[in-house]
Amino acid sequence: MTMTEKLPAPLVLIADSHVQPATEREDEFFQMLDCISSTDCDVFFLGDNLDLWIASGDRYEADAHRRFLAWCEHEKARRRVLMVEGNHEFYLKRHHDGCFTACSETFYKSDGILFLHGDVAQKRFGFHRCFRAFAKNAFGDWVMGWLPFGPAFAGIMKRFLSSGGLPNFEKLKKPLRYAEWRVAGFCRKFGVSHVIMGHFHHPVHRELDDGRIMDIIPAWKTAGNIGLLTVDGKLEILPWKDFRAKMERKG
Ligand SMILES: [Mn+2]
Repeated sequence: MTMTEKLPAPLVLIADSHVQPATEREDEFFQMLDCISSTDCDVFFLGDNLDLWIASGDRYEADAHRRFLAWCEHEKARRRVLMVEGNHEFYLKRHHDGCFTACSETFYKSDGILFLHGDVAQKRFGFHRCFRAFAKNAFGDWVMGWLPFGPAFAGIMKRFLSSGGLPNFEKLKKPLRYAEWRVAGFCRKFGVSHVIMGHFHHPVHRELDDGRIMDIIPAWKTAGNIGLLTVDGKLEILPWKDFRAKMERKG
């Protein structure tokens, strides 16, 4: 991954699809990917795409995972297919890096914008962050690769990860202030003035001090909404079906 490549546009941003394999939502998700295939847009998956993805071998992967990877691998010859892992994705970069134009376990910086999943900006997420540090490395991958009853363990983890929905973030002053503080730190660290993330499920646009901007893309899971970052750097949130209609009009 190079850190300074120019960001091509328009860029479709998809966050928190949390697609459960073998459901109606899976069909809809792949319909959306077909729609992206028919455009010249690049695409950025901001994590938590297919619900709980442990990429340590076949035992954990469903057809939906393989289908998604096949789509990414095919499409990366025609457009940029970018991905940051969410807190429901493990070892995707380690095992499937080649399916993406770029895949990161943490941050991806392009043309002055920093992209991340966003769990590291959530207040009271300390335990999850410890778990992430403990699990997301070569050792965790190795353990998951041979662990007897690994898929059963993954099932427990899935329930644990999805326990407790995320409240409407924009109305909560303290968590919002915490996220803004984290984002300001990322801006300084990575030398950017715009941070785009997912994870919080609700759309947020905040203009912070010194012209910094924090954008949160809503969860696709909730109402099928996506972000569209236009050539001039404007970010629009819209239902993916409106995006399809827009592209059809253009075509
Ligand atoms: Mn998440």
